[in-house]
Amino acid sequence: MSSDEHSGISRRTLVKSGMLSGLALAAGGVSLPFGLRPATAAVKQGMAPAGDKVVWGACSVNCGSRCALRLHVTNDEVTWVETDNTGFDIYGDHQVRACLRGRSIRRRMNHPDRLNYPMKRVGKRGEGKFRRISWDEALDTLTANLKRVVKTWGNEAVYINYSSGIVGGNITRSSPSASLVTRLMNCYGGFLNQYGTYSTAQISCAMPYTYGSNLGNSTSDIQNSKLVVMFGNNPAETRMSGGGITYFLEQARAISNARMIIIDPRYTDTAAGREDEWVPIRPGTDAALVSGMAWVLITENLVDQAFLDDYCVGYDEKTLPADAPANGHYKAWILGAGEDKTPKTPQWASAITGIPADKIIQLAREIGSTKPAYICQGWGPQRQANGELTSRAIVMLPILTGNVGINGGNSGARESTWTITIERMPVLNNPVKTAISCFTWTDAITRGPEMTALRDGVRGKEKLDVPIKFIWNYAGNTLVNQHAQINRTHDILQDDKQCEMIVVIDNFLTASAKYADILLPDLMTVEQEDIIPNDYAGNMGYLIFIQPATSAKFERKPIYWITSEIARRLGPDIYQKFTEGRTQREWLQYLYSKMIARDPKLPQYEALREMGIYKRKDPDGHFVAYKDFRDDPVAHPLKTPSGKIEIYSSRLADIARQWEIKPDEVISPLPIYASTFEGWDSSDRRQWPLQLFGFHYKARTHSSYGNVDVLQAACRQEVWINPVDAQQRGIQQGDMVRVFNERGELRIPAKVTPRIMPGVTAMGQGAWHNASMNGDRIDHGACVNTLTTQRPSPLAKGNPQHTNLVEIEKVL
Ligand SMILES: Nc1nc2c(c(=O)[nH]1)N[C@H]1C(S)=C(S)[C@@H](COP(=O)(O)OP(=O)(O)OC[C@H]3O[C@@H](n4cnc5c(=O)[nH]c(N)nc54)[C@H](O)[C@@H]3O)O[C@H]1N2
Ligand SMILES: Nc1nc2c(c(=O)[nH]1)N[C@H]1C(S)=C(S)[C@@H](COP(=O)(O)OP(=O)(O)OC[C@H]3O[C@@H](n4cnc5c(=O)[nH]c(N)nc54)[C@H](O)[C@@H]3O)O[C@H]1N2
Ligand code: SF4
Ligand SMILES: [Mo]
Repeated sequence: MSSDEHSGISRRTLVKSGMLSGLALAAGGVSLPFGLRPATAAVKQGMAPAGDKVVWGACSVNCGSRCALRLHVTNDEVTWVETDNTGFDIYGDHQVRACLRGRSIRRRMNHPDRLNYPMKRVGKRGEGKFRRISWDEALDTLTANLKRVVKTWGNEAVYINYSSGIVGGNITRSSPSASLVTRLMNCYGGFLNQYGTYSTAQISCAMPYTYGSNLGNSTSDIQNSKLVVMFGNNPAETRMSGGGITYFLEQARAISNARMIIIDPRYTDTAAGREDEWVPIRPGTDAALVSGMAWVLITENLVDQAFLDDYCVGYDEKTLPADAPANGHYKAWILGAGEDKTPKTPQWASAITGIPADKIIQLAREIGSTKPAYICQGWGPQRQANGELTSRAIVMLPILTGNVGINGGNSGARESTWTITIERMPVLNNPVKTAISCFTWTDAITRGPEMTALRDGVRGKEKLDVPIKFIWNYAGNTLVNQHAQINRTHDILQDDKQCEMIVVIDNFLTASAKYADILLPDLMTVEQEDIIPNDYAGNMGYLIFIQPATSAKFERKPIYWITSEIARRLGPDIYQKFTEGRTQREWLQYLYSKMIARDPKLPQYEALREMGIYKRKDPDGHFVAYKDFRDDPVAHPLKTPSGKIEIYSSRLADIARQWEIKPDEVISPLPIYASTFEGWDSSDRRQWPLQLFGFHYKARTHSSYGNVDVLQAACRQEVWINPVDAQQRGIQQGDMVRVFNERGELRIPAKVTPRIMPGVTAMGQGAWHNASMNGDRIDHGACVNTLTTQRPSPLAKGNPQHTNLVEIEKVL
């Protein structure tokens, strides 16, 4: 999960001189082979078998962290796995400790189901029937089909599906905007682009209308805060590593003693006794809560009027743009003088959110009178169908209270992190300029040429000219498991007259891999040499130099070899353009030399290899989002059209006028609350009474690690249901239940718990779909995407995968 995966989110990459972490040196990190440190040598003596060597690696899945691994290898097999042993238990000089998943990587590497040979589909798509073939046959078939599709349909018919299985390295990296597959396709005429991500589609689209970008203060700055308010943010589960955020949320709060309020339909692991208050909220209604609080702040004179006058557009009449309607400002909307003539009182908000009115009043007073306050949101709220409005609404709290651009405050977005210099494999330019939202690719298969800019968010052109005919799926499971509405995806993909060729490059026969025509077995990141930077780690950046833990087993090949061999088959000029005559190792050395040229304080290549991990603290200390703007708004305007915080966005007003959206969809210039399809107040609730979403779960990183037995046992796949809802349905803890709606049905044990509010249910997302697709289609793997919809959000055309209505029954 780096910024390449989550385009538009906060990340600063500063190239500044810095120091080697004194502590890494103190721990003796520079000269011993395989990163052995004195302290561990003792541990090693006691526990590791003779002949054992220790190899530095990293866990490179898309979980928001990035952890160092020290893999113990005997006879070319990984036998056990430890984590970082450099640094101390002090934030900023801390150990980057792996979570339960990274520590179990051996069980993924040595998994009996790992793909070992290239294969070709023999049954129908999705049946999972394959025959082993040679690499030559696999690559020849693939290349012939790629040539044929490009010749017949043009490059716009080739699509690289969203995939985040490998994040961050110089070379091993799966993002469709940045992978070796991307480079290959750019050498061969290009491909249909995509914008947005499954992670942040709605917030990264919406936030720039308000702030011009999507930045947040670093979490370490909480040490200057008096209050922490988190909307749908669960770092204890979604940034689990010792390098990450929870760790220092704790340490920073220990310094500042800030109160912490968690606003979430679930009592999360981030709460888990750390919180001062948990406020359960109905999914998709945060904007109503904010509006109710805004009513209190305004009527009790708790807003920072000077900040609103000087830094913002559209709070009240004074700063309302000339092209806006009379009373089109935020204050009018809140007080009931706007178009809908409804005052957004705490009572109004209470009926929507399920939060008592006096609690809303108390929260508003606390937020309005405690400064500085670190108000932030995770990405759960923006994965609801009205997430574009919600994400902009949440940031109104810090805006109204003037908490933006100051130490201990925040913009209302998620935190930023600091990163050391990294130089990635250049992907060259895509000659095709057309792009679709990454969530709408299934529609681009079925009705590509009908998709337009104003209706479907096609960018770069008025409409698509051709449907998708060829799909690359490298280190991704969004072809099936992670995309919404699996039963629909199945019907589309099974028909090989529509999309004619699907290439999957993975380590396992995942739900997506079952739909491959050609299935290629990749090496894992820990099996090849690469350099990888931190992900969300606050204000300490680091680099990990990964060494191959073992030799390549069976016929698994590294992605650089695979893509080079395809380039060779596409022609000598393409091969030369793709490889530039370099081997994988030569590329790494070349890219690292560019890193050193930009950042001369980095250790030399060989020194880094021996160290394994190199850490450096952000020389600027805490990052404060929009600090320059706050200090001097004239010299440092925001990237919005007015240069100010646009509470009212004229650009959104234009879009709302021009775009063709459905009657139940809302695009608004103001960050208002609007209800949505399949929301709490939808008439569909008569049939499907329970709201359901799939949270990001510690058992897996999406679907990655989902096949590791010890993780399955430690963190069970269950549906959370409140005792009130369970009792009405005769469901008891552990009962097998069916969760269903008109899109599908899955089976899963019930977790009956007051940790989720009544009327709402949830399960970990990313479980492996497991259904007989030509039979009853009941998903015994309990993948939440059996139940989600492919209908996109109105503005971002992003994934509303957290907005679902279902019914739950006990299986008798
Ligand atoms: N309902 C619902 N759906 C969601 C979400 C949700 O909240 N709810 N979240 C969405 C989000 S935010 C995201 S980012 C996506 C994530 O969806 P994906 O990007 O598909 O992520 P993973 O499920 O981890 O799949 C990664 C794939 O990469 C493979 N892989 C891992 N390492 C390697 C390697 O070294 N080489 C190769 N070749 N393959 C490798 C894994 O085996 C796995 O098949 O899911 C989205 N889907
Ligand atoms: N262990 C683990 N860590 C991960 C991942 C993983 O799969 N597993 N995935 C990684 C990736 S790629 C991403 S994008 C991030 C995702 O990070 P997020 O999107 O922040 O994670 P979610 O669990 O979807 O949502 C965060 C919280 O929002 C709550 N929530 C849901 N809907 C609403 C709502 O309408 N209002 C409010 N207030 N709260 C709501 C959920 O209960 C949850 O606790 O996580 C990353 N980290
Ligand atoms: S899954 Fe994430 S937190 Fe866990 S070890 Fe891997 S990178 Fe670290
Ligand atoms: Mo994500």
